[in-house]
Amino acid sequence: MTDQELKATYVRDGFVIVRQPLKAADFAELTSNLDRYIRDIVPGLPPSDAFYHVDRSKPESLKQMQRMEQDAFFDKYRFNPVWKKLAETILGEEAHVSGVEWFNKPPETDHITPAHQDNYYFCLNPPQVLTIWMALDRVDEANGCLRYVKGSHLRGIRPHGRTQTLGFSQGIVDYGTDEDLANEVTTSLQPGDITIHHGNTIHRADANQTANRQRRSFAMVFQGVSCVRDEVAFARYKASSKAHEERLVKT
Ligand SMILES: O=C(O)CCC(=O)C(=O)O
Repeated sequence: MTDQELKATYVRDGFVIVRQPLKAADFAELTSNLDRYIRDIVPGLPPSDAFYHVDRSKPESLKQMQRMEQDAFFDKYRFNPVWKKLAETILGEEAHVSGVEWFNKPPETDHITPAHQDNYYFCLNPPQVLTIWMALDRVDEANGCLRYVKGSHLRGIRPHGRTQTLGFSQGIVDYGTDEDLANEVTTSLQPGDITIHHGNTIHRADANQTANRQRRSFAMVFQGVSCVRDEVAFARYKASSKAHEERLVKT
């Protein structure tokens, strides 16, 4: 895909898939550092930085990590030229990383990702913000792939309300209109493929229905230098998200 096609697809649909942007050795370096982080760093993290479906006594139930830039490798990874170029090509301006994250849906866990728009959480204007989400496993409908509502980034931010899902405190309250369902598309990725979505694009995922397949991903959020945060709205969101975590976090 040329840079022009990449950007045109993103502008039209609100997301774009890129197959295998990294060299094999670079993907292997990333995954081995993720393994190291989970093995050596996660046991010492506060509950707010590593969420479990069950709790810490069941490390296999780890389902989400945030603020991974606290580790030297991931701090440096924010400047990875392949990721940065993809983000800046699409955004058309200099961009920096505002979030380094990991998501899983361990097998047979009743853990959906509620329909949401990331920029409801980020409160950035103009919405020059995107997420690059890299599959670490084969990801398809059976293990809870991302589903996007094509073109929804062009229709503004929908009303969100509290959810019961740790890690996704807010979901779209009226999700599931005819227009939503008619435009919802699934994604099918191989390990190392990425999907890039606009901060206003509605997305969600079902639970992992398989008995033995992980659905791991590594993601970085890039925001363009032109973004300005609505600090009042963001403070409101942070307070609500903190209360949500305190209620639901399992240690
Ligand atoms: O991995 C998931 O299920 C959700 C990821 C997500 O919502 C995001 O990266 O914006």
